[in-house]
Amino acid sequence: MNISPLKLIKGVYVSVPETSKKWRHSHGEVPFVRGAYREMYQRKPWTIRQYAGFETALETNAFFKRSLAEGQTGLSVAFDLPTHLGFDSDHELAQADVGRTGVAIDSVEDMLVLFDGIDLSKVSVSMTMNGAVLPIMACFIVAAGEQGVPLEQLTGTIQNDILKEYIARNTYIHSPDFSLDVVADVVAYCADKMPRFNSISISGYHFQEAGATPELELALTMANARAYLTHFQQRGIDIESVAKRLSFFFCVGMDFYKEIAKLRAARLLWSELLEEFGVQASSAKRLKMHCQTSGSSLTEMSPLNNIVRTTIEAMAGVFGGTQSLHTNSYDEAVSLPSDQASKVALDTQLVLLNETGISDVVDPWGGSYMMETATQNIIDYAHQIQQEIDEQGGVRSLVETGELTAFIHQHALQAAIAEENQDKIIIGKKSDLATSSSATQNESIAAFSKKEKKTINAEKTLSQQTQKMARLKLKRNNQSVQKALDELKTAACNKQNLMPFVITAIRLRATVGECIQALTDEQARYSKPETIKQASFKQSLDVKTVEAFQILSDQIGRKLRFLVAKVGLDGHDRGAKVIVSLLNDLEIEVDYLPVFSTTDDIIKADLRQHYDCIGLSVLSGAQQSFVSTLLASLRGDCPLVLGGVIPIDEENLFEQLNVDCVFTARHSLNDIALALYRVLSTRLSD
Ligand code: 2CP
Repeated sequence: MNISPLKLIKGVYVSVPETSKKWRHSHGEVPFVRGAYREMYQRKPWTIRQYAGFETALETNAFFKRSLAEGQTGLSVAFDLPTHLGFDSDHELAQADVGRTGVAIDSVEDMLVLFDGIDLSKVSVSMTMNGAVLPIMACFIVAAGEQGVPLEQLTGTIQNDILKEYIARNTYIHSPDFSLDVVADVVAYCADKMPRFNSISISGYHFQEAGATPELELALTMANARAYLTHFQQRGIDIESVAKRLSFFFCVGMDFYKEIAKLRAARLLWSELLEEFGVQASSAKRLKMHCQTSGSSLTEMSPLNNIVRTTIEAMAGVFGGTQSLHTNSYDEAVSLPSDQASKVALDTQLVLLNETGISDVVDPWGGSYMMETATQNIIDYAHQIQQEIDEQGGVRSLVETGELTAFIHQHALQAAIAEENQDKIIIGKKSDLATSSSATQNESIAAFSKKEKKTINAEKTLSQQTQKMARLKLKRNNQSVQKALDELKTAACNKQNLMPFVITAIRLRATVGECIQALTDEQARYSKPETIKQASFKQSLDVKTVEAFQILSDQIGRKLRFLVAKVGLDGHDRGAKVIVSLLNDLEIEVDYLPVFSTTDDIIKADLRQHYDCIGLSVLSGAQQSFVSTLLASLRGDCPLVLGGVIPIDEENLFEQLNVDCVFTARHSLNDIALALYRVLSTRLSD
């Protein structure tokens, strides 16, 4: 795919585009460009829904209760990576990641603790779950039932958007075909039994985080929405009966006007799409969305600047008419949000809502020449992308080939080049762009990290979860659990709706991992093809560094050989792939071990290839565990470098452990190239 990004918000606008006449309608009317509801926030403010979860259900429950007391109006659960991938906490692949980037949920017992003292008939709950959606939905349903809340009263949202997992987020478990059927099972079950629950949150957020522009984010989200509707229709699901509960999730980044235009355009595109699918009821054509401010816009340096960024992004979400909003914490580029940073993020929404008056006017940008033109341009761009996707065989097949992932990555590379060339200025992002000296900046961030940083007690969480599971397995009727799991397997073979079978198993205290394992017996775990685009960073790189690598290579009489590996269960690979492209530009031979690689995979690959350097990318916080294992087992003469979200106060620790370099988002590509050269020239001359 090769459609260029839009350059649409610059210059002078002298008239409203002709096409905009078709949306001179009121707010709350088809096609909803001007807003989902007539009175919008005057009637009901957006839901303040902060995404959170860490360690055990007990800790997260306390955090939820505190947030609700402080003014949050909805809940949003972040699950840890093992739960996302359907591994119980005691699974050998799970150990380093338990409770780190979300809460560990192994069974309904954990879900009961998570919502203890929170009335599920009153508070709406969003759950970001995709791969292991069946057992997690089942845990929620059983826990609510045991709390005495009838299914039909439950309000909330399950993300259940598997297509974007293959394209950008990477927490899929099974093949696309099988997983699309699971998505449809959940949607059909909710429509039947949980009429107030949003059965999917079709997400663009992750596309923008992986590198897409706002307009590409929207275009791909809408292409996925179309793919789901087509699949549901093929499964015999009546679109009219499910449409009202198909919701959306977008990123709001720093491109202020474009973000507002994107949210307005989204509503028109969804309304048009449902009309194409024959939906009649106007209320079903109303696009409802959650927005989150952009994580990738946050900087590690000068973290307090992030409060400004988040506020501006939140304003774009509100001007764009979001129904629900998450504002990021200012320290998220460094670590899990500290209590203070979480409170500032929540208060940002409360200030916007209560102090500014910006929610008093519906669609305040409507009628602006610039905004109407931008909205139309984004709509046109989305149509263009859809056409190109259709010509290339549709989303389903482009997911399998990795083409959409590669297209987004191409945008990430362009963004990296723009930053490297300082065509795009991000204040305080790189050490050398900071207003004060980099030493002062480093000191301030280190002090900041130590004072407030939230630390996860991963060992304690792992041990508590493992003990809790052992107790569960002793107490439950193992024979009944096994029978329920066997019936689940048979249902999967027979292509029945799997929701009732998983609910039965979970009610009997089967674990999340056991349910996924039962399905995996029928449908093996899936791994997707890896496609990495090459961009040329060459023009942005210091010629002397490029030449130095060339000389080094000439000296050893062969090309340098690197391994870049994503280790553990975290699926964020944008940075790792940018580094692969950089190394290619430096004429280095690179092997790439994609997401979910293990330390064992790295050791074996190195035994075969004898790399000149191994680069590890970790964004989950589990770096210490992986680095220790590798340093104990790798050849002593192979340099190890580490990249990802690595707090500055940990860097000394890695130095002591003999990690050769630590790279994070504050390092420019030229800094990284130069540092790698120094590591290699020293090692190779030893
Ligand atoms: C709302 N209502 C109104 C009005 N506003 N009625 C009349 N006039 C109004 N102005 C009604 C609605 O119709 C609805 O009633 C009820 O009030 C609740 O409002 P809502 O607009 O549905 O709000 P909500 O319950 O908060 O739901 C918002 C969404 C939902 C967007 C539809 O899907 C949602 O909350 N999504 C959150 C997703 C999320 O948190 N994702 C986290 C991603 P009825 O129900 O009777 O119609 S985590 C991200 C990380 C990065 C990750 O993925 O990894």
